[in-house]
Amino acid sequence: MKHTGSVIIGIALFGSGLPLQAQEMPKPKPEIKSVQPYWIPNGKTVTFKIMGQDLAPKGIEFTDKKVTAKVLKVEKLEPKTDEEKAKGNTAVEIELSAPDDLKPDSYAFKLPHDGETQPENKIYIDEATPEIKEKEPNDTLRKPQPLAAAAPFALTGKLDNEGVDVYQIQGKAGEVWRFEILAKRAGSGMDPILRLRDPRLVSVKVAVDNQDRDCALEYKIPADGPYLLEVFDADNRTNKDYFYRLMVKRVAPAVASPASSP
Ligand SMILES: [Ca+2]
Ligand SMILES: [Ca+2]
Repeated sequence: MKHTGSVIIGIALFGSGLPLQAQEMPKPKPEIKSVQPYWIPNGKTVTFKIMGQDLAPKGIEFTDKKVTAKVLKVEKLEPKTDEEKAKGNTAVEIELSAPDDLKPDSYAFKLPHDGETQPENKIYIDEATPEIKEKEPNDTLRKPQPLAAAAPFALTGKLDNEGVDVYQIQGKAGEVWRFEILAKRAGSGMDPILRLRDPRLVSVKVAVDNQDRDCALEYKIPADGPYLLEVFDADNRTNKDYFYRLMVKRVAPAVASPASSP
């Protein structure tokens, strides 16, 4: 009886025993949470910031060697609120130079670290252009924001609570205008749509986001007058971080008039 009892107790202890390997705490993995600002211009030396968790980079390496960059500063933060914690406990300041003929695109980089994890991310490098900010309210076809600046320029805006941004340009017959929106490619959540209306408010051209590559619209102006460009989201959504950058250019007419040839 005694013997049997101790066997049962022995089995019970053995059965409930946890594996004795030490349950090591995972080492903190460096992680990039965000990159600010969302785009930077080419052709000059600029700084940008990488926010993240446990970042201790030994440098920064861009896949495209035409882009050169270095770490200026690594700052330890003490995040307190949930919003701050979401950004991580480190801020890394980077100095970057890109040649002025660098093609506008998203450029991938890596932050080399000791250990296995080498955090990667990307930043959009765009043409250096004068920038204009949108001015709300610009929500209706009747009250658009006039864009009087000489093109080319880049308009920066946000599709937040009101749902649409409307701009007005003065077109002249024969001119070709080009509007290109940067949103998804720079990490914005919106699915951009551009719609151009003629002076009678008739929709003459629409461009829709294509596989997260955003969209562009080009149009040859048939007659002088005010033309309206609407910017909105494919599902008519709005959000405080639906930012965009709209490049506005006046392109030379595609076909030169034969009369002007020598
Ligand atoms: Ca807006
Ligand atoms: Ca608006």
